[in-house]
Amino acid sequence: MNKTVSTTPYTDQKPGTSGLRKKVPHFQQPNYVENFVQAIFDSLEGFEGETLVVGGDGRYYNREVIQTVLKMAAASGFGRVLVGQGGILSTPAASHVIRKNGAFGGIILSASHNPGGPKEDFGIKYNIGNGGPAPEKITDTIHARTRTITEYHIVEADDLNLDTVGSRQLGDMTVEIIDPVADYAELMESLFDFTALRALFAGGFRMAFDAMHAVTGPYATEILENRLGAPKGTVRNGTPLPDFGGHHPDPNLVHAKALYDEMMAEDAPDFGAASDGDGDRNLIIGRGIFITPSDSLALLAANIHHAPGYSGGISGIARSMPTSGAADRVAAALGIELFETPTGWKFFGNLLDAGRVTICGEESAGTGSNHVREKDGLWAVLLWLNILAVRKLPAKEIVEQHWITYGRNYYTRHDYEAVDTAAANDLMDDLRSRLGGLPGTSVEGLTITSADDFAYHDPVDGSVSEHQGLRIGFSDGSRVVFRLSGTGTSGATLRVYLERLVTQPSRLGLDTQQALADVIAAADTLAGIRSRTGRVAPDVVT
Ligand code: G16
Repeated sequence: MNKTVSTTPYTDQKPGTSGLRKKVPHFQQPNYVENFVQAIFDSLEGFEGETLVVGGDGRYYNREVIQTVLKMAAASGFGRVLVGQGGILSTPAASHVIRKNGAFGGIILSASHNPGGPKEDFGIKYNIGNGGPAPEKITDTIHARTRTITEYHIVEADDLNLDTVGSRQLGDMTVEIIDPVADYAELMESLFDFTALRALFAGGFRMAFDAMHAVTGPYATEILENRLGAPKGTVRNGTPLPDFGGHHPDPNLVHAKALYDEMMAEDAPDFGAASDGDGDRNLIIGRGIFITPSDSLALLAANIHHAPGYSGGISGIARSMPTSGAADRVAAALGIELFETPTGWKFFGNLLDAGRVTICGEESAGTGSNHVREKDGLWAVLLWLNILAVRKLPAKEIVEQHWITYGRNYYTRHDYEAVDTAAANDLMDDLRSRLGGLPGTSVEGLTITSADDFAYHDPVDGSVSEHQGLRIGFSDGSRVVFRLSGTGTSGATLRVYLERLVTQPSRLGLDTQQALADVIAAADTLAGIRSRTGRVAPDVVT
């Protein structure tokens, strides 16, 4: 039976870079979830009788929220909901299920790489019919709606069994519990040369994949071990846990340090990789070499034609603004367009839909293509494997050859986490106010040639997104970008992105932090990071 419940608005339901992310106890406040879900439905038109896809990364509170979403979807008039078995769907798999089934949209429950558990993070995100995150126009409407909401609609019914595949009825709506892996694995098989990959593993190729007790475990086990014949144990931490085993499911050099150390050892496997909480990020480490996400994007773009799904080449490349310029020179060499977008996968959707780009990437460990409308961790890993199988060279050699051809963009990101929000805003406001006077001045021996507050003009729909990061360029081509994260859940996270292009062959093997030492010093002097945040060093260096 449908029920309408009165409610009052919360004032803090503004979606960030990727949906609404808060601590679990915050979501557990009365009607907090219901208000946001109703605000999503109230912001959409024409979904009567249509299909919705629902799934999450299996973190704490996933199952409870799925039950609420199902009952509210039934009360709001959806005709059918597809749910991953056990409430599980990786973010890229959800994107694929939306596209494959012509769904109206999807609700993805995830806080990505953030920790999970009763006191940790949770998130709700709406994806549109192209399979991608809702664009700003829609997230702004949802936010506006959260501020005026007075009631929500829900079906009164028992919780549904999410654990067995099959069809159930909830009011007038059908709920189909689907295998979360099957469709995605089939899609991967259509893009990559599984015969060559099977031969690679049969030939003794050794790989370590860290699923970080997060959603990619079942996907990686099915694809790498079952379908490609990689030895059992290739996938580590492969069972998704609601608290990710107490770790941050963030595939970077801090939280995947054990994998990194293993890959730097004498007897390292040939290839190491990891993915995050919801399966959209990737970490790539060759034996003896960490490959930065920015370099990985450039290398994948330059070699993607080796994979059957991309043998015809690519139409263009897009990268987020703070991502290094490594991909730009690949685009120039290929004679294709390069787009610089704000941080956030949602900004790639229009370019992909319009066929302007085939591959996209971000410095935040995201890479993907037009096969879905999300970044896709396992896809990036399989593309790397396909390239290794065809080129028959170690990853390290492929990277070093790439640097010789295109130059090397030394790149690092320094994160200052849980900074006092007012101090972080003051730092940004102060620097922003001084941008106009910076060109022509020098700092730490570097001459500033450009300084601006990045604004993006979407070439497809003409929309404008302002204040997307402060960028300062130096005369030797190096650069620093300052941004506040849109995904943190406590205080502010200041991200400082630092980059320098080096082309001299003798200077391609330097230590990254040393190669960037003067740019790092310039960043601190320009923004007063130490004095304003009280921090003497970043919390995370990637
Ligand atoms: C999300 C977005 C990405 C973005 C990243 C970092 O990733 O989907 O596009 O690059 O956050 O954003 P920020 O710098 O604002 O924290 P994920 O993997 O968390 O969904």
